[in-house]
Amino acid sequence: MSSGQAQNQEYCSFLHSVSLLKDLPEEKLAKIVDCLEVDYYDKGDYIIREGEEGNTFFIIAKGKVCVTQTLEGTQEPQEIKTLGVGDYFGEKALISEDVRSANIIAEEDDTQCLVVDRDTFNQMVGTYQELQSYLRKYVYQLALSDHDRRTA
Ligand code: WNU
Repeated sequence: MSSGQAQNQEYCSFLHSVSLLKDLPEEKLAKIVDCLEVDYYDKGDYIIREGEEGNTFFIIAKGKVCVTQTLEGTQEPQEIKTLGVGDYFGEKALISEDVRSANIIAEEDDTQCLVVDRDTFNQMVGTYQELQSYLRKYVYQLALSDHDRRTA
């Protein structure tokens, strides 16, 4: 087996451990892995910037990221939450056809994300009704909590 194949197999079993994807069949995960890119970040790097256009979905393979958001009347973005290995982000811009709604910043050096483009994301969720409705509900909840934060 080539080292590339071994690496792909490793990503495949990793994706299997991601709660969102655990019910997808092996061949589907293998297809996603074939379309993946891996991006590397150092502490403080912006992975996503609020307000920018976005066409990618991310799964954290190593390290931690921080989610921050600008509130009207404050200069400093507010820290909302921290995400770690197996967590994912960036689905909202894809699902709501909107700009990025928060900043995502690497919290550790050598943070690694698996990056899924829009086409692959659509193939991934499009054929799985449960996955799609789960994400849609989640994205709706995010919009509500954004609203609550802004009007607090
Ligand atoms: C939040 N408000 C907003 C998170 C990750 C995945 C799920 C929560 Cl299913 P995007 C910015 C990304 C956004 C979300 C992520 O930040 N995010 C949030 C919030 O309270 N976004 N607006 N919490 S972590 C998270 C649920 O993925 O997607 O493409 O870029 O807008």
